[in-house]
This record gives sequence, structure tokens and C-alpha cells, in this order.
Amino acid sequence: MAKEKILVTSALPYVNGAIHLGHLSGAYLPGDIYVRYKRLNGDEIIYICGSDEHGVPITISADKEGVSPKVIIDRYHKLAYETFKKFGMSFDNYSRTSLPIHHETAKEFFLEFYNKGLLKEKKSLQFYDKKNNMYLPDRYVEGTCPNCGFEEARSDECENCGKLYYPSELKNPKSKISGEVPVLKETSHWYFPLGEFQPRLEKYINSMNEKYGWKDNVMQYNLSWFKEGLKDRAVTRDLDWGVKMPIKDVEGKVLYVWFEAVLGYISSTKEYSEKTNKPDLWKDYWLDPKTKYVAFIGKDNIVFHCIFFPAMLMAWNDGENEKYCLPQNVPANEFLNFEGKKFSKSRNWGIDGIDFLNLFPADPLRYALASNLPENRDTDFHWKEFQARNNNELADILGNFINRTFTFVHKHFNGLVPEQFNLNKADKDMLKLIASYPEKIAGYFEHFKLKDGTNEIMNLAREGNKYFNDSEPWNTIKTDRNKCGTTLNICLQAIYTLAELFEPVIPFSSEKIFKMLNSEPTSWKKSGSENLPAGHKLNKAEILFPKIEDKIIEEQIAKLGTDSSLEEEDLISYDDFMKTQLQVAEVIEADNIKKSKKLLKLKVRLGEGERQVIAGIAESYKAEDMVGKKVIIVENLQPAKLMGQVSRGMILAVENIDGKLEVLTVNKNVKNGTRVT
Ligand code: B3M
Ligand code: ZN
Repeated sequence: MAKEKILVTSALPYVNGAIHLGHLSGAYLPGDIYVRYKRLNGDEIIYICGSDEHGVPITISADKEGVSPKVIIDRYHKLAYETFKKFGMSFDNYSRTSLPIHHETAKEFFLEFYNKGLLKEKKSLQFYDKKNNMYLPDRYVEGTCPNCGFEEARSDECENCGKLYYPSELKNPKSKISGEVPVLKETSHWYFPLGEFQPRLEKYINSMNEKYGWKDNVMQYNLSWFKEGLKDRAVTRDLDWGVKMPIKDVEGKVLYVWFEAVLGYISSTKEYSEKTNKPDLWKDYWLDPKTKYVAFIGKDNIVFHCIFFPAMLMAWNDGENEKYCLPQNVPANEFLNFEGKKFSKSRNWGIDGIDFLNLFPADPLRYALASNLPENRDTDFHWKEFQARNNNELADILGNFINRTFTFVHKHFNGLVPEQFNLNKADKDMLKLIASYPEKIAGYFEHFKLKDGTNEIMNLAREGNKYFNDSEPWNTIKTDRNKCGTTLNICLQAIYTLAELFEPVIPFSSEKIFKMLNSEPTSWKKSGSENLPAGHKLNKAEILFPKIEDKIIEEQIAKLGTDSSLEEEDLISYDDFMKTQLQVAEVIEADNIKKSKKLLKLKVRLGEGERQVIAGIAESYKAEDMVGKKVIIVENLQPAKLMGQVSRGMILAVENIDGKLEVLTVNKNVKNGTRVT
């Protein structure tokens, strides 16, 4: 494949608190795996990130502690930097949005739009806290979502259903500062005409999806936004903390954090240019239409990266200006939960990255997270699973394969790579398998299937152990030394391949393995060739993955907030539950949907009528296998449109340990339409 020029960004974290495992598995580890893979592949690549230091999350943290926002950002920027370093993030640059270079970049964009007459000044009603004499930013107001009834919705956006609305539409508003009911007061803001960009945005996203295959979850979010219709978005806020509005006579207003934060990717690249004394470097990436720009984020940031940011870049590119490249792919992840529940600092549920990394090395964590990434749906971190991934996979499969091979070679072959003689079928098959791996894993990584790719690399170590066992070097060393040497040679070639393919996932261990092999990585493509010549001297082996004892894990589990502290907030009432109508439905027709690998179109029969349901199960079931099954559907779900098809209801399914979905079914003797109670 031709070499690519790639610009990769990971979401700029708000530095209002510590980075936790959920953040790491959402936008950071995936970006890092992808970038490391691409570097080994020989692509020209730059990896950009930085701290998002403005916005209300920061001012809320500052208010809570009674300190200035600057104290908060300095503290948590440093912590984020350390966490990422310990975790092995290989950013080329990690910047901060409080730097002058960022403020200038953001102001430049704002002024360009303002001077062009693109921004419209509009008066609107904004929540105002009379007790504290201040306008309340979105997150300082809490109320009930007008769309889904979620009770902790913000003033203009619901975290639960993702809907954006006007503050006047929020029900039961309450100021988070004073606890009082805020009043709506007039203020004036500048609006970006996002709605006008909708046709171009749809065209852009559809063409990117066609060419580069965007993830289904990302497309679904985008489609729902388009369906709703894009509205103008205010790009200023009544706040002191942030990028000041670059217009005379406007006081007490800053640029909306999302307007400037996405531009932080550009300013961070500019900063990198300055630092490295290559003034044009940032232009080489951002202003070259050949650049492949990939933005790694969590699902709550999709609209800003797929819609808002591209619209801003389009608006800029419309002028006589130099042209910025738009994201070519936005492989957003769903969320990682912790032991079945959302991470929550206040309820002591979860663990911060830095605390974790002070207890354990980075690689077991990277591996455990990578093999369970929330790529298609939310996943869970469990302490016991972490222990099992380390002990049963890294130590018992990968570590063991490496260790037994090294022990043998040092003991019987003086630490030199033995020669190969007369390959038998098993030897040839193993070499073929090794040779096939780089391309196989590239197939996963190219398409952001980092979880499957990771799990597949471990399969090569499994095959290595099997080959070792079947070849019985402990016998052949006594009966046929050449045969034994051949086996070990091939095992060492496999270890080399594993060290390279695993580099993106467990870089610290990969480095150690290469040191043990007394060698270095080659290009990704060549990593499946026989890279260690006979006679090559190996270094001493070291223990790569010490086992983690039960006691250590149990201590961590014991530290978590007690369940009762969680219950009150998390439990729903009986009435809430009864709102969900679960019914038995029989699948009477099932078809694939063109262009979708994930979705099946089902016709189901309920008590009375029939209806169409679109289910994301095509990777686990063939269409014909679904016909005749009696499944459970959520009967009273609002209709949704998926890939142009209307879905009325949702089918219940669970994920099994192989990552496949299993649809919940009942026996034939249950009538269609029976309510599940
Ligand atoms: N700071 C949100 C977050 O940390 C936001 C991302 C900005 S990306 C430009 O989730
Ligand atoms: Zn909602």
C-alpha cells in the first residue's frame, strides 16, 4: 500500500480532574495503537493532543475548591501529562489551550467568520442566577430534559439522549451554584449558521463513509442529527474564563469552548512546528489535501467532530484562504464502564489512570483495555478480568511462549539462534502462519478494529505454544538435535513477529522482547519474515509479566464505594420499569441491508400486527437463521431510522464471551405479543 501522510488527533481532555480508565480506553489508547501501527508501517504521521483548559467544567471545579481556574488547569494539566507519559502515549505534541498560540488561532477563526458576516448576533434568553448576579452557563443549570425526561440534563443539551434544545425548553431548571430557580434574562450572542451547512455536511459525511467506511455508531449519531435538522449555534458565552472575544466594546464574553477547543488541534500542531523549528510543518499536514486526518474521540464528542468542526473548516475554506483538510474518519468509541456502573469520582467508583499506573505497569492495563475496547457498544472494566488478562494471557500464553523458548535456546544452544534443517509440514505451516500475520493484523488496525486485532495477535502466541508442544523439543533435543534447533528457530521467528505486532498495544514489553532478541523492529510488512539469522546471539531473558496475586486485586475491589451508596441514584422505580413494554415477537422475515455489515432487516409478528425492526446483529446471525425465532422486543420504543430503514422496536440481545451477540429467545409455546413481566 502506498505510504500515507496522516494527521491523528485524540480529543483534548478537559483538565478539571484526573484522567480515568474510561478516558484512556475511549480516545487515547485507540489513537496510540493506530499511530504506533502506522509508524511501523512507514507512514508519515503526526500525533497531536493537548489539554482543553477552558469551558465550564474547569470553572465548576475551580468554584468547588474556591480557587482560580488557573490553579485547576495547572494542576491537572501536569497530571494528565504524567498519566499519558506513564501510560505510554506517543503524542508528538501535547499542548494546552491556555497558550497564546491557541488564543490567537481561535481569534483568527472567529474574526474571519465575523468579518465575512457569517456570524449573526442574536438576542436570546439565558438562565441568570439572581443571587450571584451572573449568567449561568449550560452546565451550571440542571433540569429535566424536554425530550427524554432525564433529570440531570444541562440547560441546552441532554447527556442522556444527546438532544440539543434552547434553555427555555428545559423543565424544572435549577442553578447549580445557588440551588435556586434561575430566571431567564436577555443576553446577546453570535451564532454560527450551522443549519446552512447541513446539505454540504451530509454530502461530506456520506462520501467519507462510502470511501473510508465510518463506524456504524458514528453514522447513526450523525444521521439522527441531520434528521433533527441542524440549528444555528451560539459561539460565544457569558463567562470570564476562556478566549476573550476579539471585538471592541464587548465585555464579559468568551468564545464558546467547543468553538475554540477543536481549533486546539491546529494550534497544538503549530506549537509543535515552533518547538521543532520547522515553521511549515503544521501546514504540511493541515493544508495538504492529501493528508488523511483521523480524529479519535468518545461518543459524547461526535457532533463536534463530525459536524461542528467540519462546518467551521468549510466556512474557512470558502474564502480566499488556504484550505484545511477535514476529518477523513472519526472512529469514535462508546463508553467504558467500571464494574457495571458509570465511573464516578464523587461515589468513589472507578480508578484514576495515575493511581492505576502507580500500582501496575502500563502494558497489562493497555492490553486489558485494548482487548475489551468499547468499539461498538459500551464495555466494562472488571478488576478480576484485568487480573485474568495479565495472568492467563500475557503471562501464561505470551510470556510463557517466550520464556520456554529462551530457556531452551540458552540451555542447549548457547544463546545462539539455531539453524533450520529439513522443515516438516508443521514447521512450514507455522512459518506460513507467521508470515500471514502482519497483513492480517493490518486488516484489523486499518479499519479501527483494534480490539479484534489485539485478540488476534494473542492467537499467534497461542499457536506458538501449540507448535512448541507438538514439536516436543524436550524429546528431540535427545533424539534429533537438528530437529530441535529447527523448532526453536521457528519459535524465535514467531517471537520476533509477536514483539513487533504487539508493539502498538504493549510497547514497553515489546521493547524488552526486542532487547532480549538483541534485535530491532523492522517494517510492519517484513515483521512476518524470518528476521533472526542462524547464529544470531540472544540476550538474557527476563520476566515480562509477573502474575498479579488475588490479594492485590481484592484490596482494590474493597476500596470501591459501597453498593448502597450507588443504589439510590441508580435505581429506577417500578413505574419507570413498567413503562418499557417488552413483548414476545416471532421473526417471520429477515433480510440483509445493502451496504451494512451490521444490520438485519426483520419483519416480526406481535399479538396483532406485523412490523419492521432493524437489528444490529448481522455479524452474529445470518438472515435465514433468524426466521422462526421468538425474540423479545421493546414494543413501545420511538421509531428510528437506520440506514434509511424505519425500525419500530428493538430486539434484546446479550454479548457472549466471544464478543458475538446472542438474541434472547423463548420457546414456541409462548404466544406472540405476550408481555414480558
Ligand atoms: N474537552 C470533552 C472531553 O474531554 C472535550 C473534548 C475536546 S476535543 C477538541 O470529553
Ligand atoms: Zn434527554
